[in-house]
Amino acid sequence: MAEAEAGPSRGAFIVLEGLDRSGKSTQVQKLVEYLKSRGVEAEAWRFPDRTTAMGKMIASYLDSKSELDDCAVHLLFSANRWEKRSLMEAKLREGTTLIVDRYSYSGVAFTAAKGLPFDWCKAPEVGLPAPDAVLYLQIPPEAALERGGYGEERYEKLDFQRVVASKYEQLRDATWQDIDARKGPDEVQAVLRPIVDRMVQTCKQGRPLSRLWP
Ligand code: Z5A
Ligand code: MG
Repeated sequence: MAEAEAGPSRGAFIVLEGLDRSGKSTQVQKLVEYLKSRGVEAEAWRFPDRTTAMGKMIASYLDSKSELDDCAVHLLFSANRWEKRSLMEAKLREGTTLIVDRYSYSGVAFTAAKGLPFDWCKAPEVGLPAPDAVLYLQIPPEAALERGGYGEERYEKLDFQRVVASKYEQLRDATWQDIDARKGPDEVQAVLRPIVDRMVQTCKQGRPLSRLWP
């Protein structure tokens, strides 16, 4: 298939995914510090964004302070991405690179792990901006558990994480890259940096932004 024609220069949209305790938040912070130190305009984003009204409902659910129907909470997680869509697109257009901690892939993997149909889980994400790269921090659930143990949140249980891992496997596409996350934080960071550097350059040269699911 022919490469799509170059569009305007923009920031890169890079998502880090992976099981709980795979080190996503640690790597997102390090990447943003690294990019800024190189003079690249960059921001760390995360989903769920717990600061919005919908995000607060999600936070209460994750802390088991409230109960929600599985379908309803899935749609809330998705709506929490849609409510940030226009800001996300504006930031990318103005040249800011976004390093994003979880995205639609978490949305699908976690709800599908509860037994809801995969295609139903993907449907509300259709049309959201698609990341330029999904960097999947790969770690066996047992090894993640050893990192101080899972906390008190609803999904932080070994058996559930195993099912989530199998759902992530079904979400791979051309933008997806596996990163060995069993190494130390600095070693993982050293693997991520050149991948991110290349994508920042590619997007600066006008890689067109696509939509889920490509
Ligand atoms: N969820 C959903 O259901 N639907 C959706 O659409 C979305 C999310 C977006 C909250 O996510 C939950 O929401 C999550 C999925 C669901 N459920 N669960 N379970 P969250 O992103 O807010 O979760 P979190 O509280 O940030 O935890 P986390 O993401 O699981 O952790 P992490 O970011 O991957 O890891 P970390 O915080 O960087 O590191 C964890 C610990 O390991 C910490 O002590 C570090 O110092 C240590 N660490 C980090 N890296 C390393 C390395 N390389 N070696 C050794 N130790 C390390
Ligand atoms: Mg995290």
